[in-house]
Amino acid sequence: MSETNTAAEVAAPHRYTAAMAADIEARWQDFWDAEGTYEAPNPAGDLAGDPELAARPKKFIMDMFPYPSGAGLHVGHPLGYIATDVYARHQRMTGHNVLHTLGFDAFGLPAEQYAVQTGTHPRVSTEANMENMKVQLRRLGLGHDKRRSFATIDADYYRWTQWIFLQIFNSWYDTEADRARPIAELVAQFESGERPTPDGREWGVLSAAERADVLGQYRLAYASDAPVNWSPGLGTVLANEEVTADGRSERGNFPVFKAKLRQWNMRITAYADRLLDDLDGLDWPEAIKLQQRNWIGRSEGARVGFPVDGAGDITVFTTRQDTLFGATYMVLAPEHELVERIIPAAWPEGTHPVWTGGHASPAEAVTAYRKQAAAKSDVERQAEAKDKTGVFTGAYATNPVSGEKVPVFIADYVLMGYGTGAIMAVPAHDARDFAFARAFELPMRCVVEPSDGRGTDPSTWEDAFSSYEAELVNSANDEISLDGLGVVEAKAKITEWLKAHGLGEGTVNFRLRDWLFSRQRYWGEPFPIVYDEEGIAHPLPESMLPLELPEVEDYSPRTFDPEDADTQPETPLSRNADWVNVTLDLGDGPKKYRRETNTMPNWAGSCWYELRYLDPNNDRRLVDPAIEQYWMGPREGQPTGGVDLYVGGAEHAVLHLLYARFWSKVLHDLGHISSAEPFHKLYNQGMIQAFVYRDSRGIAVPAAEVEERDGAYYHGGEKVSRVLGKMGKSLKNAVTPDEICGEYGADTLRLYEMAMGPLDVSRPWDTRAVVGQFRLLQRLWRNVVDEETGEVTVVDTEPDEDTLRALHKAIDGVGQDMAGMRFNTAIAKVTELNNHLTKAGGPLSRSVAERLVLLIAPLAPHVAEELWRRLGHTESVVHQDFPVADPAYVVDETVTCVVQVKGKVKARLEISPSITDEELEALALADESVVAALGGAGIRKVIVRAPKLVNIVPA
Ligand code: ANZ
Repeated sequence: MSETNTAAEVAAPHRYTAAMAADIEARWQDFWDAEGTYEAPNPAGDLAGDPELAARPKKFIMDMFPYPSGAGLHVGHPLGYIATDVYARHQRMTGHNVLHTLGFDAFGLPAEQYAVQTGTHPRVSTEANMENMKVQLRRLGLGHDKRRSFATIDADYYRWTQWIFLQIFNSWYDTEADRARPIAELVAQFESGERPTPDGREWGVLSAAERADVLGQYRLAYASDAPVNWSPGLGTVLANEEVTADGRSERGNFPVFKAKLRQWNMRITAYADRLLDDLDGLDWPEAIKLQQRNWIGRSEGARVGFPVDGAGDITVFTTRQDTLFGATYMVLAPEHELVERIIPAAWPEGTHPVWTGGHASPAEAVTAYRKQAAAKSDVERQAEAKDKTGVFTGAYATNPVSGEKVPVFIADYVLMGYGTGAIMAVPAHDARDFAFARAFELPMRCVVEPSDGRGTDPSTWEDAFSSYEAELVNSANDEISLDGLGVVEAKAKITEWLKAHGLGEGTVNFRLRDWLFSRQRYWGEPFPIVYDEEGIAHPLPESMLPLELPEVEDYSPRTFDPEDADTQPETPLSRNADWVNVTLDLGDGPKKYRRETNTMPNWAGSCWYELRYLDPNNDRRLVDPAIEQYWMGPREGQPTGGVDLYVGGAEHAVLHLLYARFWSKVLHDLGHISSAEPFHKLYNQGMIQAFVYRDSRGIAVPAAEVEERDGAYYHGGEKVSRVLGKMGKSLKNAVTPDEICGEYGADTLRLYEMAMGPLDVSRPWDTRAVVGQFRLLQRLWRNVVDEETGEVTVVDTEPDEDTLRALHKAIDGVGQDMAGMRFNTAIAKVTELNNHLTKAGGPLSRSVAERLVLLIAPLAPHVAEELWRRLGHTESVVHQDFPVADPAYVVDETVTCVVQVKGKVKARLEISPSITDEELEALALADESVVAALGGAGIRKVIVRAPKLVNIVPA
């Protein structure tokens, strides 16, 4: 119990105290649950049919759903949940049909690692964690439609996750129609001969395995042997998005290596252009849009072929084809397939010793260098500052415009996964090539004349000259000259020339890679895929879904020495022979199959959960189309449809938010949903930070035990340092919502979190300041209820003019602030009104008290519900209309402005005190008496002193 209300309790038994808050809150939470107060009706589809409801504007308001972590919630977690709840409540009170609920994202590495640490089955620990979080969340009074909540680990949810996987597996991207289509339509094209097979043979003569291979090149979900990110320490492969800038696993911070493994992928790259273009219509923070644009990374350039004797062409991707005459060597990614084909048996006569790296033969050099490169991450390989390493392959290619023989190297600064995995090196104009050329004593040729006066001899330069604002030089052969052209014109001209000569063509390249979709984990969705005895993958029929995770003894991932790149992943599901080897009838009689033993990544479940909220119990289809159309469909201002408000942390910029957009587009293309984007408006809330106190050894001490004396901090007598950091158990500074609810009540916690500052800004938690919001509620209570008798004190008289002005200004401001998610200023305005009422003294008019209660209802719903009922209402405050301001009381009071002509008063104007000089001048000059006094004379000068005086000097 708080000390703030002990003494007074005896004298004022009906004061708003922590005990009373606890009673009020528990009572209304039970009531709301029992009544289904927050249940959002589906006015469309096969669940209902209420035209009045269907005519109401809808608001689908969502939070990024939580992982049920074992640590439970601290006060930082619910910041976004409270904000969406306040917003949803305000929307509900302004005539919207509001859908607001919260589920759990319960598959994935964190849940599994926690389970492994504690030795319990992931389902057991995950469910216990969810129960705990549900209790914590319920105490906050969040107005969720609980019927619509679910966890991604529920079999009747992941059944549909698997179903969507099958949809993706069973479709291909038609680049002409620019959308996904069922794979059956592609098969029909092959069958009819409308589309030739890759090797030109008839579809009918291809074997089953050959057909599967061909289709695998088109399917939007496909298995391939490509270099993937392998993290031995985690025991699983990872998507590019899960690898940090310094080449480690985002989770666990383990080293990540490139390894060639057969894995499932999602062809997200087919959607690169649409994922870029559709960003324009979304109401998202610019910073997040920019991160997605950069991640997708569209660049326009050209592909150019450099012939190698006897080995065909090396095709490079370049964005600077204008510099082709300056390409003096080439580099292949170490893993490039052509390397084997171009290396000669021995070093050519006279090969520079720096080029060979001291190796006896090209083959030996390549093997050694590949091993070295595999241990580095893509980011490390690309780092500008690093010394450039590489080896000569012993082969030469021909520059197609200069005709020169150029040596071909392998070097790790060229990545296999980008462009073609091969570059033409233009050392004079590219910084990395410049550094490499210096290290390997390679020639440089200036082909873009430096505009900074350094001259055209690169041997005298300190760095490359790379600019688009310059002219080409040294770039001519018998057929074409780029000399004198600007970079942009030169690019266009050479691209056309290359195309005409069959040497290359203009192309667009994306940084985005296909999404690596398998994980070597137990705790994820099993793939609905089996392999026949030939190894051909078959989708399970819908009737066999869900394919449930088997109950197993040993669910732990097999992890390895984090540094050992030569290890191979092992899937936990593969240890269960009974589950893996099955006899199934897939339509052609019972046959033996082997199940896929990888599981889906933890991002799968969050790729479509917004859709399940709409129609959570549908077991016949993903979502009823009419219901989806009502809540998510495109409409004015929302060209691609989607959730009306989605609130969560900015850390998901390119993971969840990119994957979910991709799945939406596939489902849209296949006709399952009308929306082409999942989230129309995105909002990133700030973080709640907390002070971290450390002793002289740098070890965090419990923040709650720290004392402040004269601006210094002490723990157990020892001086400690204080910095602002994250809140969490490990830093011993976590404050739980339960503690604050116990001490003051959930309404106070809600108000405090919303009052701390603008929602999108990070802010430090200060437990001592929470009481300020508690006092606001106490004063509010006291303005309506007699603390001694518990009687409602309102009277049925009309409020005075002053009070009406204060009230309507507050109504106007609070309404706008809530709609704009400025909850901190909304609270300031409620506080101001409440203070005004306290100061005015005497009992409140009923009409004022009721509107005061309605104003605070979205923020402090429990106390508002209690007061609303005490004021005599039988219906919940939740569905009342939010008060509407009377504009007559909102405008400021007027002041009198004197207008003089030649120093004589000619008019008095009643105007707003906040009028601008320009507005006031216009009003004064339009006034009849002023016009008369001027008598048609021109004006020499107008002196304006808003809002009190205007002096006009005629010409
Ligand atoms: C010649 C050249 C000359 C280049 C010049 C740049 C400057 P963005 O804009 O990111 O798309 N490149 C191409 N493929 C690569 C790979 N797999 N690994 C590393 N580098 C690669 O960058 C495109 C440029 O990056 C390409 O244009 C190529 O170098 C290099 F003065 O070609 B450029």
